[in-house]
This record gives sequence, C-alpha cells and structure tokens, in this order.
Amino acid sequence: MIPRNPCLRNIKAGYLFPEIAKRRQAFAKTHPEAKIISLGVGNTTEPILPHISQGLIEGARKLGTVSGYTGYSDEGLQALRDRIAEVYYKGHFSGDEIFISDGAKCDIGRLQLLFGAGTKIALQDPSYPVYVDGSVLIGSAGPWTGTGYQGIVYLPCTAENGYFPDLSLLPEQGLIYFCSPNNPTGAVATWEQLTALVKTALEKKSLILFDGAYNEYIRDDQLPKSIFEIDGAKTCAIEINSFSKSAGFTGVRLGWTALSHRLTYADGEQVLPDWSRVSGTIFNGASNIAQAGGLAALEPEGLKEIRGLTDFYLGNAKLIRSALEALGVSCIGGDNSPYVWAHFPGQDSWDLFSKILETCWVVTTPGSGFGPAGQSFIRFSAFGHRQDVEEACQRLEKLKI
Ligand code: PL4
Repeated sequence: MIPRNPCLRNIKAGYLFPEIAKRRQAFAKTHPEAKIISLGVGNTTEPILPHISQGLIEGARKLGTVSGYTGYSDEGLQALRDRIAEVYYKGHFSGDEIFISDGAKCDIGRLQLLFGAGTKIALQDPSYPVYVDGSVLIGSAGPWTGTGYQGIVYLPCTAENGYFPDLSLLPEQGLIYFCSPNNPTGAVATWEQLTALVKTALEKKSLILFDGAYNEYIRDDQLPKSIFEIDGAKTCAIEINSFSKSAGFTGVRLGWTALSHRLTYADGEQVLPDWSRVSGTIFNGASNIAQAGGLAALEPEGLKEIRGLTDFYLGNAKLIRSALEALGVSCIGGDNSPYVWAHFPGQDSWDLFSKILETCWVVTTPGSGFGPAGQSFIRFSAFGHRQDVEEACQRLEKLKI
C-alpha cells in the first residue's frame, strides 16, 4: 500500500473542536436528562439579518436567469473585491490586492503553500489551533515534544505581559501568525504594539500572517482593526479575514485575503502572483451566492446589521464575564471580542472542561487546546441564543465553592 504522509504521524491528537464534540456526545449518552448548552465552539447562532439575507436570496435568484447567471468567479467578483478594499482598507488597497475566499480557515491552509515545509513558524500562545496543526501537516513543525511542537516558536501571551508577546523571540525570516482580537484570549493589540510588531518583522525579514476574523467586534476606537493601519505593514504582512463572525456566515462560507503588490520574498520576487497561482490551482472561487450576500453586507444597511449582530454577541460576552467575575474568577476579553478567557489557577483545563460539563451541563473550550500557555484557562464563547446564555450563566453559579 501507499505510505502515509509522515507529517500526519506528527499530529498529537484529534483536532480540538471535534474532540470537544466527542466528549459532549459521550456525556449526553450517559446523561440523557442533561439539557446541554454550548459556550464552546465559536459558531454563530443568530439568523442572518434581513438586508444581508435578501442579498443571498437575490444572488440565488439571479443564477436562475440568463442575464444574471455567472459561473466560476476565480479570485472573486470584482465588485466585492473593490468594496472590501474601500470599506476595510479605505482605498489603500486596490481590488486586485483582495482575494475572495470560502473563509479565513481555508486560506490559512492554502497560504502555507507559499512558504512550504521547513518554514520557521512563530505564533501567539495561546492561539487558534489551525496555525499549529496546519504547520505540522505541511512539515514545518512536529513532532510533539510533550510541551509543544518541535520547530514552533511559541510566544507566550499571559497576564504578566498584558497578552502581548516578547518580540525578541521572533525568528529571522520566519512566518508569524498574529490574531487580533485574539482567539482565545480576546485581547486586542494596541497601535503601539502592532507598530512594534511590524517594525520587528521588518528588521527580522519575517512575514506576519494577520488574522482579523474578529475585527468587527472592536468597540474601542483607539484600537487598530487591521494590520494595514500600521506603516510598513504592506511590505511584511498578509491579512486574512472573514464574514463568518461579522455577518453570521459560518455556514455560508466567505472570507478574503489582502496582500500588497509590494510584498516580496527574500529574493525580491513578488508574493502576490504566487498567491494568485496557488489559489488559482487548488481553489475555484467562493460561491457566487455567498459573494452576493457579502456585497449586501458591505452596503450601508448591511454594515448596520453587522454592528447589530456583533453588539448582540458582545452583550452575551458581557453577561458571561459578569457571571464569572461574580464567582471570583479572573477574566479578560469579551469587551472587544466574542470570547471570555477565564483563569482557574492550578487547575487542568480538560479537568475543568469536564467539571463544567458535568456540574453545569455547559460545554466550553479547554484553554490548553490553544497552546501550552492556555493551561488552567477556559474559553467561553459568546455565540449563543440570549436565553441559553442567561441560563448557562445561572448554572455557572454551581461552580461556587
Ligand atoms: C470551529 C482566529 C472558531 N470548525 O469561518 P472562517 O473559516 O472564515 O474562520 C475560521 C476562523 C479563522 N480565524 C480565527 C478563528 O477563530 C476562526 C474560527 N474559530 C473557534 O471556536 O475558535 C470556530 C472553530 C471551526 C474551525 O475549526 O475553524
């Protein structure tokens, strides 16, 4: 038989979110009476709002007409690329520097092909597990050493450093994953911090892969929403983003990647034509219906709906954080992000996960699943119906000793 890709052997265990689902199912099987509420996976729960929903409907309707029919859209509908450039990058990017995708996660996977196996990887610890697992799959990291994956530069983000890493740890000519607002901590990097990050990346000739999937949750005007608000970022950064958490498109699937014509590799070659080549080869474009919805989302009425939807989830986050703080649990996040990061000193994250599930019938995400620095933390997701979140908050009182 054909040999197995050796990189697959280097992956420690199952992917975090299916593992959580497995444990939830096992508990439900032995406790059929339990009415389980999920504050675990960051999956949107509220209906898509009317203007954006109408955009999706209209997109589908047009496909049933001769004049409105469209086929493959390759790098994306030009109107959507131009509109993203205008709304999110205030004209500092042209539409041909925006590549429409079927979601941020999918582009995180595809982008790794630009750099290949053996790339030095650095990332915030804790962070979205796809950065690490994707790096192991492509052969840039692994195997698991007991404390982390070999070859990964973990950048601890803890209360002690204000959830912003020590930049002296950044590798030379490496790939730096950076997510702000951060999943899972909810911390948002300030202007000064992102400026320092860009400066260090330029000095070390490294590239920042900036994940802005939660930028619509930023309410503090003083905080940057994009890496491209920072001078110099165009020559050292790529930004990935998504309509998943802003417009409720987790199931619709739509996102984008922004990179400048000015971004180059070490040898001076442009990155953008390679990105076009890679995505043109292994991706056939986002759904036309999803893109019609995306266009509606970026019209003034749609942007109002995005604000309303993200306000709703932020309202949930506030309730969760207050409930935890009332129990004396120290938390961050939830104010400019849909995640609350709660600290339970001295306790194991998976043990806590089980305890909360068994005692409160509430599913959470164990902090250690996001990296070694996540040990003793639990991530609470604010994606849920209000009534469920309120009930979950009441049940959390059972954790009071
Ligand atoms: C569960 C920092 C969630 N099955 O929907 P996308 O692909 O545009 O965006 C995915 C994504 C990208 N970047 C960050 C994210 O946090 C996410 C989604 N993360 C979570 O609970 O952490 C959903 C996870 C999903 C998955 O594996 O992505």
